[in-house]
Amino acid sequence: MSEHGLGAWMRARQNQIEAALEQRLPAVHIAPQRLHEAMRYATLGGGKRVRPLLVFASGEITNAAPTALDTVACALELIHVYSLVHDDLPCMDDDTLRRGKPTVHVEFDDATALLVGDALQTLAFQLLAEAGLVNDAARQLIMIEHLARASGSRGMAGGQALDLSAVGLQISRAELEFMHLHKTGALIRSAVLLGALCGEIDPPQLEALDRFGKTIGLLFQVVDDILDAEADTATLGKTAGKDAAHNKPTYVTLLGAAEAHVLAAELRTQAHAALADFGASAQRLRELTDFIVDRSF
Ligand code: GRG
Repeated sequence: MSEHGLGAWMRARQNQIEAALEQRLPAVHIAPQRLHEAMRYATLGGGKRVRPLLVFASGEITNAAPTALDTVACALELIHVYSLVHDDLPCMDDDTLRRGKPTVHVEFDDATALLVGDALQTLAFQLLAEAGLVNDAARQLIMIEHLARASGSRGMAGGQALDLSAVGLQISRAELEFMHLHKTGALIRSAVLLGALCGEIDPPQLEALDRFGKTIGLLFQVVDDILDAEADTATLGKTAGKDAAHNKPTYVTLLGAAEAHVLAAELRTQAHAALADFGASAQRLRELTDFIVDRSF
């Protein structure tokens, strides 16, 4: 991969989001110190940062201001990290390993992990509500509302509720798609839209990007199902094979591994098609689509 290729771009943007998060998270010497330490433990120094990368790549389409993109990328990552911390709790997936290190409730305790999730979620909205984030207050309100919907009971939290209630059940392909579009897809879709909304964009272009975001949101989870079945724990940095162990319906259990790979290939094609009218400005989004499919963790 050349210096101007995706690898170098991703590393630069991953460093950028790390620095932006570092700045925006409360310092450990500020009270309550243990909570702030746990928030930083959960958030800093790990993860692929796919949602921030999508914010940055989508912002390239609308020539958005870098400071707005940094803040919006942080908001998306904070919501994502909150969901991981809560998902790992004993009352949910009960996991001990995340991003290659002990989960927050293992390293700290259950109550702290619960509060870390709560505080990261509210920090995300505090950042999005900052005065002058974008130069149009009405657009900023739309962004806040969009992230709230994507995170709530009609989005990620609702998808998680469906996921928990589907354990041990045989569900239809339509039900699985609905669950995945909400649990994982909603936030990824939101990253694409909010990145673009940091700049100005026509409604038809926004609609095409929304179609793209919805498609890669589902694609991300189809690939996650495949990796959970095919990759090992060391590579993933989280416990592999959990879906089968927990008797969870996935695209691999529903369709079989070979068909799940075919579906991922079809969704990749659909995602590229949604970007057809964007030209060179969408090149990073195209490359990230391929990264989502071809990743090994
Ligand atoms: C608790 C409200 C609430 C929601 C939880 C996202 C989620 C909903 C649970 C996470 C469980 C899980 C493994 C979902 C599958 C897809 C997914 C979001 C994987 C983790 O995201 P990555 O691969 O993780 O982007 P990194 O660590 O790279 O950021």
